[in-house]
Amino acid sequence: VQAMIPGYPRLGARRELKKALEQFWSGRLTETELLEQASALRKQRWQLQHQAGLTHIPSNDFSLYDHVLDTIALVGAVPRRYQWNGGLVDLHTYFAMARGMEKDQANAVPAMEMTKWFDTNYHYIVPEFEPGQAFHLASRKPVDEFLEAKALGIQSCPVLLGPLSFLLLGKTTQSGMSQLALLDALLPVYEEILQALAQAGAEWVQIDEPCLVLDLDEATRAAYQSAYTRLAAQRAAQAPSLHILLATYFGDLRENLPLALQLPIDALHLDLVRAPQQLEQALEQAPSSLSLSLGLVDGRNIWLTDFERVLTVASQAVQALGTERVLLGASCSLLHVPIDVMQETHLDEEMRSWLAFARQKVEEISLLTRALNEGRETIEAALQANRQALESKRSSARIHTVEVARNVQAITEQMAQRSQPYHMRKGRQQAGLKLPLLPTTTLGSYPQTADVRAARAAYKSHKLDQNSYEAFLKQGIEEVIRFQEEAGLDMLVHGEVERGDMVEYFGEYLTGMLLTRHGWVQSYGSRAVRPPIIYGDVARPGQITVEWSRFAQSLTARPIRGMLTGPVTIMQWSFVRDDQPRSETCKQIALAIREEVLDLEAAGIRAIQIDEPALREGFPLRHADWQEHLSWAIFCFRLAANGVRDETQIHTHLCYSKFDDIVPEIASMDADVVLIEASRSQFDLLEALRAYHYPNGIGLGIYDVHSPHVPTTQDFDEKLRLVLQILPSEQLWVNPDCGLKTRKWEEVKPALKHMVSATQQVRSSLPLQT
Ligand code: THG
Ligand code: ZN
Repeated sequence: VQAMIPGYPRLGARRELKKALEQFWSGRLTETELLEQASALRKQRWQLQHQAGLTHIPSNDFSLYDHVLDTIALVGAVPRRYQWNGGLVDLHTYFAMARGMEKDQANAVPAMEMTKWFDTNYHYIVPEFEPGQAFHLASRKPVDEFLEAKALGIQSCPVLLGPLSFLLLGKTTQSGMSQLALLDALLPVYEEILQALAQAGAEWVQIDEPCLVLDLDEATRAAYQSAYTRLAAQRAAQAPSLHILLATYFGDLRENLPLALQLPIDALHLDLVRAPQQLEQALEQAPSSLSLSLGLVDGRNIWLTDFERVLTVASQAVQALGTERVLLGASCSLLHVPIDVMQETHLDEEMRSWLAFARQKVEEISLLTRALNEGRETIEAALQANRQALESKRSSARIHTVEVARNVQAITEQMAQRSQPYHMRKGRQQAGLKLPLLPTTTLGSYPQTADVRAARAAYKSHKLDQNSYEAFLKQGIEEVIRFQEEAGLDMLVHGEVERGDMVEYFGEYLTGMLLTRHGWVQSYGSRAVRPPIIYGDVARPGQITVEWSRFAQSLTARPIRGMLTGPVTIMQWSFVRDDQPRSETCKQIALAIREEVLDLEAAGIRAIQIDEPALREGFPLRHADWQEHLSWAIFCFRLAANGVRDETQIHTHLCYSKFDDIVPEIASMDADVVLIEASRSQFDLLEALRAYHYPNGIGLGIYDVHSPHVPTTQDFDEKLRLVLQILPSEQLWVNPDCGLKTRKWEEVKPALKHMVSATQQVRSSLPLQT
């Protein structure tokens, strides 16, 4: 039995790569220095895995930015606008694709689009294919990194993103163009790279095909068959010693399992954490030439592995296939978990004993593999410790709270239901809010300047006392309110100056959730988040945001909107407990947020926004599983939101995704206003909303906050008139497409003033309403 992982985190235990990249981008590090630091990080990772006892150690899983971008460079699929000369893709071109580039004073070339990697919180760069797209080998990264490991005495297994997943994850620049049609042009590059790896001495290559866990049409399934058949024929002729491990993860192969099992490959990796049920069929149907790689250690969560469970399942596989044909490993790349629990010195010993981050998972895999190869008795002490830790978690009083259980039991359908339908509520809300047609507003956050971050850091490290910090925050809120009044916005927000990451912020106030100090997980490029760990029953011991909203409202006659994060997003962006269904955890969070909503209402706040930016990404990867998921996910939002009186206006904000295919689900949330990101696929969404006769208020983001560009009044005017050709003015709000946290005040001030003056212009040109 071989011990494997499909990949390891890249940023480093102290986010060394983040720091190096950001220094390089700001000109404080040379290219050579950046590459040296990256190389040192790779060395550390390999040695750690090697010393821990992994036998199947990945290479080329490292990336300076993103592994899909690496693949774009590998096959030379650089879009024309980056003016690449066609040789090897240099670092300048590589980062231009990731981050955009300045061409000359007036022209900036935007970055390539980013989107979520399956149902994770990692974002990849979306490949773009144009008609007649050509490919050629334009990077030696996989070979270079293989040789780099070899020079350290480590025989690694290079990881490539497979040709089908690469094509399927990309987009075409012309509608009607099929990605699959590009397969014939792409495969020769994969043949070339496989041959080069074989020549360099590689014995195994891991080819990732996570798209095999998605719903695939017949043409795509046929393309899988023909692509791997072709690669196998080439290998037989040119690289007979090279073995292919085809890696799938994040779900169940289902109807694609028979297909995958009979592809001409040497090993198939299965995610047996997300989809344990597929093992039985795999064991029955695997041809004798195929090894199975058992993804039994959770690569998506941070809990200690249950050794007994893994050994039971893995022994079954060993019995059926023999030790030679079994690999044991993580369910997916460890990219999605933090690096080392031992850095969390603020946690007590018991809590730490329940957790396993990437480093600990590598150790677990190596111990478990040893038990399979050399007998359980060789890890007896570890088995004992594992049993004890699991038992202490199961029975811990820190996890279960009688009151929370009782409250969840008492949830009724009616609690999630507004007392009147939208058209009845609308007038009652307007009577209090007195908003003009096309009300203008912003989404929540305002620029977080260096002094805000510095003050928060000083407060957290006790260098700034509570009173001074609160005074600082109140001053920040007052500035944001005055600015919004001056700009002429109609509904105001307090600006969220008190919050860093929104999920971390709520995590700090809710029981049952813990925050890490160093538990960074890569989000995209150099950026990372620290997902809270939901370890026990969630409850709200006291008010969280009420004082800030009340204070903001005391400063102005215009309505203030309270600002909360919804239960689905809090859960989606946290590590969740593994001892109860996600739906239970989500209900607990929903009840906590509901209490905050009702307290805001009682404090006189007339409008409350409950953000669900992650609503979409929590959707199951398979369409067939949507209904079950939606039935509780949407319910939890409604449970959080819908306890209010008719007069209170509920807003929600969705972002980071496409929404035109879930309009009915959005409608079923029954928010009075949905503020939605629409800058990318604006017209698809508008058309979908119109076609559905979406009844409630809609705030369409007409200011793209992801760009430093400041639109003119004219720009906004044109956009607004276009939108009004599709949707009626009585339904529309005018707002940016997302929070303004990452923008600069110099950009935000003129942009919002232009947005307001364009709205006023359009308003005065509309026929009078009755
Ligand atoms: N919060 C959480 N998850 C998210 C987002 C979020 N996932 C999706 C999306 N937003 C990801 N976007 C970002 C944007 C910026 C950063 C991270 C994810 C970021 N991080 C800082 C960094 O890496 O330097 C650290 C931030 C901090 O100090 O807290 O800039 O908003 N949970
Ligand atoms: Zn947003």
